[in-house]
Amino acid sequence: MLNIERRDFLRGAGAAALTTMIYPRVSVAADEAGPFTLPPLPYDFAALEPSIDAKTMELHHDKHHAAYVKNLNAAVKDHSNVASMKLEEILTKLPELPEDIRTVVRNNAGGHANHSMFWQIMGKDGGAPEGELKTAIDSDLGGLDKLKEDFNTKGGKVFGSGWVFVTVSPDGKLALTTKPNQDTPIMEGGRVLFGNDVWEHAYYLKYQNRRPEYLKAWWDVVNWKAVAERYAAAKSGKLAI
Ligand code: MN3
Repeated sequence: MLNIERRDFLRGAGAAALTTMIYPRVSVAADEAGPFTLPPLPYDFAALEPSIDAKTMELHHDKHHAAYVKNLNAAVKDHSNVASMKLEEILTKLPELPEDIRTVVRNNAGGHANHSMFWQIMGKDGGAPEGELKTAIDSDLGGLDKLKEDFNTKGGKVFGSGWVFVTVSPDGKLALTTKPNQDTPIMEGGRVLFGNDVWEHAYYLKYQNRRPEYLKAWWDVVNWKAVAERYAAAKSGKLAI
């Protein structure tokens, strides 16, 4: 009896209140839920100041990322075979998806994956690359200073909207690449170690047209501990998105 009552409580109005308590920044209505969900931001909106301002973080997470999740859910709503797939599987099997939803899924599944990675690899007091990660950056990308320079140059050259990424192979080799729109190296079977969003919505409130300034300031909020965890996960075949 108690179990049923508790279950009913969780299914009813209490569920929304409980969700709000745990994830105060997420405001996805119940009828928009699933199968994909907006991950909560793992820090406050203001945590990445001054590199990224709080208002940008709020809009970026609560509006932009939420919209990708909502649109993805809407696109797969009547396609149970796609709705039951994991995000990384959808991204690697785009050519096999029904043609009428392929483009909308590409854009929104890509946006969901890219932003889920993005929040995770940023944070306050992110430290510096150490150990195997540092060794890989030194040997594959010419060291941290050279990586920053080349990454920023590539990010500055993305025409329109897109991303600049460091990819990681199963044996831990690193490479730099860029993608337009919400595309991701995952679509080609690759894996993303970390990346930066160079869509205007990521920086325009604070930096306006000065994307190079944003790219430079962004390195101060890279969470190298999180990047190192992703590096280890990639080498053990466990890095998904
Ligand atoms: Mn974005």
